[in-house]
Order: sequence, then structure tokens, then C-alpha cells
Amino acid sequence: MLKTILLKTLFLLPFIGLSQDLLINTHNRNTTTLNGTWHYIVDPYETGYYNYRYQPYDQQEKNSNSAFYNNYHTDNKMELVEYDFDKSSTLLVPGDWNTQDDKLFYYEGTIWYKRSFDYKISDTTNRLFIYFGAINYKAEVYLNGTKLGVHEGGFTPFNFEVTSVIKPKDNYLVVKVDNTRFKEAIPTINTDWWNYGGITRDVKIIEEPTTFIQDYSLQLKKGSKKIINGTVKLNNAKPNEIITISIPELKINSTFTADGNGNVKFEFKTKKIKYWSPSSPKLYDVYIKTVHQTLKDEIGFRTIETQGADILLNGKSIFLRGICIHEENAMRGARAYNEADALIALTSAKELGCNYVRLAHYPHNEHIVKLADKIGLMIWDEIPVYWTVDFTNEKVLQKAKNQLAEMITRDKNRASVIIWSMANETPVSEPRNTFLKELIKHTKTMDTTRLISAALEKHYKDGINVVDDEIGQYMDIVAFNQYAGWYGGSLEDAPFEKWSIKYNKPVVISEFGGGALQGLHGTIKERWTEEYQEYLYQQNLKMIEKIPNIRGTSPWILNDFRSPKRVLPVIQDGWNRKGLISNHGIKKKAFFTVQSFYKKMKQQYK
Ligand code: GCB
Repeated sequence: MLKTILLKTLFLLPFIGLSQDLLINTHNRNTTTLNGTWHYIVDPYETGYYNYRYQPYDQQEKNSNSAFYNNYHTDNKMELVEYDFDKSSTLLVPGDWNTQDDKLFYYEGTIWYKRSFDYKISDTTNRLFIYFGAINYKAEVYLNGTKLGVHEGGFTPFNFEVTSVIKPKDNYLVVKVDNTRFKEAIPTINTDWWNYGGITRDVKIIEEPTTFIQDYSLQLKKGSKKIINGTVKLNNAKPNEIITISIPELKINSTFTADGNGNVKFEFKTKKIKYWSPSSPKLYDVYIKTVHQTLKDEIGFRTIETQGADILLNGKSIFLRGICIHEENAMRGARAYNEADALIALTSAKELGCNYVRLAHYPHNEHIVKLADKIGLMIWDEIPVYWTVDFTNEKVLQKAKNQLAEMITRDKNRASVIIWSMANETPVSEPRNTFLKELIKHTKTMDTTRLISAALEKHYKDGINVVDDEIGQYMDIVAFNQYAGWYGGSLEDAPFEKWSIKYNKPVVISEFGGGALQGLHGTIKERWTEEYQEYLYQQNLKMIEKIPNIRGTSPWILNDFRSPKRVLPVIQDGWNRKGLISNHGIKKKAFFTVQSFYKKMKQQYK
């Protein structure tokens, strides 16, 4: 009987939340964390998902007591039930699974997570959402046996409404997480970083009034230093909802009426803004109010644009003194996920003399973006369109657009974010150009105030380094990776290299560098020594300074990071050794080479 009821519930309820209306600024909403210990079942054969005919349980009526998402209490000892979360081990959420259990270090496949919880709603008219900061890679989410939906993409947030499914007691939340790499995924099969699996970011329940502020954007209008504009989107709005935007410190309190769909476009003038910049990261308290709620944010105001070869921040020409960062706490050798991790990375970047970081190669967690806003570092935000994505596949393009949209939705109110990056080292072809053009178009429908770029490549022709990628014409910044003295090219000659760059735009070297095992010493001619790496940096920087229109660099990379591709024993042992800092937190000699270069550039661009 119980089984029949459960099945009926499963089939009668619509899949809730598939529309994926992403809530932003979850840090300032009414939330309850679901971080902590979750039970898990490793399921390489997806036994909890498919029956023996390999048909998914959630698409049929039989055998559902074998589907792991059902909280199948059997008092009948005759019933065959072959799983029990409560007797299974636990993993910490957020966190990757690879580094929490030795058996899972190389695991790629399905793991089921389960957590039970009670929830006392503060007002019965309110609505409830479950929000995931990110799950790598594919997530299928079930609450109390009801499938809430599916999300694909390992580095962006998503949420589902659970108002009609949640109960005051004994909720049974199950997530099937699958980090299997496949050709039609973004990123695709081949990457030079660890494919950490799991619920890698915060999980929370968000409680909102019936009509609530779902999304908004607020920044200086493109081309203006005095006008603030933006949009607010209410969810489930009644006609003529009133929205007030107030910034007390600027004495702003403006009121607008939403259209029938709960959308407002607004614009107002302001005086005497203290502009946000890395040296003065001023954030203003901003309040968005309706009769239903007040939502606070802390927002910085700055302009970013290009003019010929120049990148102008608040109208002033700047040099991007950057560093690339992976979302990894190198010392733990694990996925980074909280503010403490972010602080370690950004403190090192500041010490290096940076005013800018490239968050490679996928959207990092929101903690680091918010921290960059607070402590003053500009950001390059990127989606994992990396290397050999399946550019001819329309579905793959949709996935990339989706990840791009989730990244922009989440981060568009952060002053620190100045660049949306479309891709990294993608091989030039017509389908690739079409793919990237579509992404650029999509970006511009969502935000026109940031600069658009991608890490391109150079090639060598008749003794000259050439950057002439056709897609460059659509970029605000021409960025490319080059590895002189590491993947070919001679270090002695590097400073004398000749360059031909097709576009009169700011040029940024989005990657350069080479590997060294910290503590390994020798001559400048010996690979993997700190001396070789130091010399590589000295010679590369001499070369880079002379590149026409050069306006920034982000060396590869701040810390040594885990990569299954790096198998050289003793030296690599599963680590990409191009860090300026080791995985024990020790600075290599090259760190100081970059540091003194940045001191000089800071003087030059005062
Ligand atoms: C690159 C890639 C980066 C790699 C790096 C390397 O060009 O963009 O993801 O990790 O080179 O170390 O080879």
C-alpha cells in the first residue's frame, strides 16, 4: 500500500523547478544550511537508478523500492531492499569526494548522497527552495521520493522549488552525482586538472515570501560615471508592484513600478560616487525593497572599457597585474570551497603584487568572487569551453550557453568581475568560430558592461609569432597563452622574438610559465629546477614587455595543482608543477621575479 502511494506521488507531481529560475545573492537571504555530513553510496553500475533491463526507475512504476531516492521503510522483513543510507559512510558537504576517502581518489562515476532534515517554515505562506552552489558534474535531485530535476555543469549554481514537497519532519533529500567525463560535456573528456566529483559547494534551503526578488542587476550605465541603471525581476508578481532601490550613503531612494511580469528597468543619477578599484575597493550597501521583503547587497561602482590599446578602469589606463588560479586549496590538495580557502589564494595574489586574477578554467565559487570585491582584485571569469569541446553539436552549445548564463546571473553585480571569458585554447575552425560567436552574442544579451575575451593561441610563421585568430575581432581584449621556453622555443632568444598581432586592442598574456619542483636546485639549464623556472620567467618577461599593446599578464599559475595528466615520478607525481608556490605553500624563486616585475608595472601605470 505504502509503495503504491509513493509511486502515485512520484508520478502525479510535476517535476518541479525545471525552469531553473536562479536566485541570486543567496548570502543575504533567509537561508538554512544543509552543509555537513551526508551519507553516501558508491554506485558504479547505477544500480539505484536503472533496473536490470537498464531502464530508469523514475520512468516506470515497478521496482521502485530498489531506487535509491525512495525512503523505503520496510517493516516487512520479506521485502527485498538492497540499500541503506543510514548504515553507509558519510562525506562532508561541501567537498570533493576524491580527497575524503582513499578509495575514491580516482573515482569517476555515480555516487548517491543522502541527507535527512527537519524544516520549520517561519510563515506558512512562504515558499522554499533548495539551492546548490555547484555539483560536479551531473546532478539528479530527489526530495521525499519526488524528482526535483536535473542539472548539468559542474561549476555553476542551481535551485529547485520545494514548497509543496518539503515536510516539517524527516525530509529525505537524495542527490545522484555523476562526474563521468564524456564527449558532449563542458568541459569535455580532456582537461589538465583534477575531475573532482561531489557536492563541491554550499547547499542551502532558501525561504522567500510568495512574491520575491529573484534577480537584479545594478551598476554604472555603460559609458557613464554618474548614472546607475539596472533591472529587478520579481517572481510571482502581482500587477503594479512597487520596487524601491536605496543606497543610503549616496542618499538614493528611488521608487519604480514593475510591469505585469514583475520586471523593472531603472535608471537614476547620482553624485559623488567613490569608485571601486583594487586600491580602494569601496562597496556601498544597496537595499532592494518591495512590500514583501528587503534584500541587501554590497555593490561597488566602477567603469571598465577599452580604447585602442588601453584598458580603462574608471577612465584611467591600467595594466592587469594578474595570476591564474585553479579552484583548489593546494595545501589540502582538494577542491576549494569556502572563504578561508579563497583568502589563502587571494592573499598570495596580493603579495605577488596583483591587481587582477584569472579564475581558470571554469566559474569558481561565489566566496572568492565576493572576497575579491571586498579586498580589491579584478577578475577574469571563465566557462570551461576548454580545448576540444564538441563544437558542431547544438546540444553542447546549449550547455555552454547555460553555464555562461548561470555564471553571469550569479556574478553580474560584482565590481571585481571585469572580463567574461568564453573559452581557453580552442582549436580554430569554422564550427568553433560559430560556437564562440554564439556565446559572445549570448553574453551581450545579459551584460554589456564587462569586457569580452578568451584565451587564444599564437602560431609561428616565417620567424614571427603571429596572433591572427579570426575570433579576435569580436574580443575586447586579445588574450593568448604562450609557453616560450617550456613547450618549445629557446629561452635565450625569447627577448628578441618578433610579434605580429592583427588587432589594435589591448593584449593580455593569459598564460605563460613552466614547471619547477620546489626545493630542487640546479643551473638555469636544468628543467624542473627553481633556477630554470626563474630564468624562464626573467626571459619571458623581457619578451612580454616588448609585445605591442601589452596591457596585462596572468602567469600560469599561483599554486601547483593536481592533474592526472602529470605522471612524471618524483617530480610531478600527479601535480602540475607550474605553480609559483608549491603545494606546501612555499614560494619558488620565480614568485619573486614576477613580484618585482609587478612592482615596476605598478610604477609605470600609476
Ligand atoms: C595550458 C592550459 C592549462 C594547462 C597549462 C599547462 O595551456 O591552458 O590548462 O594546465 O597549459 O600546464 O600545460
